Amino acid sequence: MSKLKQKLGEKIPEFRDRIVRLMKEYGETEVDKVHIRQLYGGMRGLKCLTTDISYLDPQEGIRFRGYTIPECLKKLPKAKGAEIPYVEGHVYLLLTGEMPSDNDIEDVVEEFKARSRTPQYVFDLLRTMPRDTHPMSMFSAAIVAMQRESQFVKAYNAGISKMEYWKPTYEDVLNLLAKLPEIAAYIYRMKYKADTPIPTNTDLDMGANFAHMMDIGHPYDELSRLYFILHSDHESGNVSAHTTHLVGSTLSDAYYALSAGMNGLAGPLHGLANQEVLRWIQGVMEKMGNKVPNEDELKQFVWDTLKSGQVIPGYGHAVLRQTDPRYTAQRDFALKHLPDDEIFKMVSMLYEVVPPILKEHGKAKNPWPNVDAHSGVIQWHYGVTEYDFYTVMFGVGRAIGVLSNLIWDRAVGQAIERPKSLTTSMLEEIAGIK
Ligand code: HAX
Repeated sequence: MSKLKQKLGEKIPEFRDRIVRLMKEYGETEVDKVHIRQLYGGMRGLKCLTTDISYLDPQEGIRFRGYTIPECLKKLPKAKGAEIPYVEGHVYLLLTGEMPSDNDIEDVVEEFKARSRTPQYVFDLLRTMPRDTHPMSMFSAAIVAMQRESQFVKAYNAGISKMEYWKPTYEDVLNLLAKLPEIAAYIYRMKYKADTPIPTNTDLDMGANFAHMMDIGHPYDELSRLYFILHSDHESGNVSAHTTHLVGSTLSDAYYALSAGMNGLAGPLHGLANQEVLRWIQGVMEKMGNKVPNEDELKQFVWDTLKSGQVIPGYGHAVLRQTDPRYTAQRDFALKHLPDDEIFKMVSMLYEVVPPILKEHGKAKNPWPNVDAHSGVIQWHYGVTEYDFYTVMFGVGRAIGVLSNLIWDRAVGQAIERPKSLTTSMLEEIAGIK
C-alpha cells in the first residue's frame, strides 16, 4: 500500500468517530434557517454541505486545510530551483490535512508517475470527435470513457464493505489525477497544434510534465504548478465541486462523478469565465483597432457591456467580497514574469476601472475580480492563445479538490443527496399571502 493511502487509513477512523458523535448526540441541533430568497436564489449562503478540505471566507478568500494561499505557496515543498510548490505536495495536504515533508512528496510524485499513462483507447476516442468539438466536451468524454477502469465498481460488485469504499475510490482518484495532465495536453496539441501530441515524460513532476507536453519552456512549468494549485478547491458549494459530490453520492464512481463536475465547470458563469474574459478583452481591442484602449475608452466599454445586459466576466463572486487571493497570486506571477505584457497592462487597468463602475451600477454584491479575471492573460503570454482551452486547465486543477473530497465522502459514508422541494403555492402559504 502506498504511504499516502496508509496515512489516510490512519486518519479516517478518528474522523469517523467525530462525525458519528455529531450525528448521534447533536443530530437535531439547528445550523441555519432557510429563507424563501435562497430557494429561488441558487441556495446562496445556505449552510447545508460539509468539507474539511477547504473553507472560503468572504473577506479572506480560500484556506486549504487551514492555510491561506500565500501560506501554501510559502510552506509547501518545492522542486530544486523552483519557486512554486509541487502540485503533488498540495494533493498530500488536501488529502491528509498535513504539510508534507520532502520524503512525503517524493512518494506522491512517484505514485503519480507510476499511474500516469493514459490508455490508448482514450486517445482513439478523442480522435473520432470532430475537431471543432469544444475541448471541455473532449475532456469530459475522455474522463467518462475511462470509467471501465474503475476499481470502485469492481470492488462494489465483489461485495466490499461500506467501511472500505474509500480504498478503491482512492485508487480511482489517484489513477485519474495522474492522467488528466496528459489528456489535457493531448487535446491541446491534437486540436490546436497540427495534431502533434507529445508523450508524457515520467521523469518529471506534474507541473513540469504538463509544460513539457504543452511544449512550452520555463517558467511555464512554474505557472502550471501555480495554476493547478490555485484552481484546486473552493469549498463544496461551487457547481463543479457540488456536482461531483452529488453524482458521487449515488455511489457513482470517480469517473462518472468527475465528468459530471467538469460539465458544470464548462458554464460561462463558472469555469468558462476565464475564456470569456479573454474573448471580452479581445473584443475591446478589436473595437479599438487592435490597440490597448486608454482608461476612458475602457470605462465606456465596461458600461456598454453592462447596459447591453451582460456581465463583466471575471468580476463578482457568490461568496467572496474582496479581491480573490487566487487573482492576487496570479498578478504577483505576472508582475514578476510579464510586467510589460500589453494584455496584462489592460487586465491591471481593468482592476482600477471595473470595481468602481460595478459599485455605481449597484447590482453585483462583489465588485472585485475573481480567479478567472487573470488566468487567461498569463496563458496568452506563453502562447496559449486558444482560450477555449483555458477551462480544461482549470479542470485539471479542480479535479484535485473535488476528488480529494470524494475520497473523504466515501470515508465518512456521506449519504445520497436528496433535498426536499416545495411548490410555489406552498411558499405563498408559508409567506401568508395565500
Ligand atoms: N457583471 C455584471 N453584473 C454582475 C456581475 C458582473 N461581473 N456579477 C454579478 N452581477 C449581477 C448579477 O448578474 C445579478 O444580477 P440580477 O439581479 O439582474 O440577476 C446581481 O449582480 C447580483 O448578483 P450577485 O449576488 O452579486 O452574484 P451571484 O452570486 O448571483 O453570481 C457570479 C456570482 C460569479 C455568477 C456573478 O458575479 C457573475 O456572473 N460574474 C461574472 C462571471 C464570472 O466571472 N464567473 C466566474 C466566477 C468564479 C468562478 O466560479 N470561477 O469558476
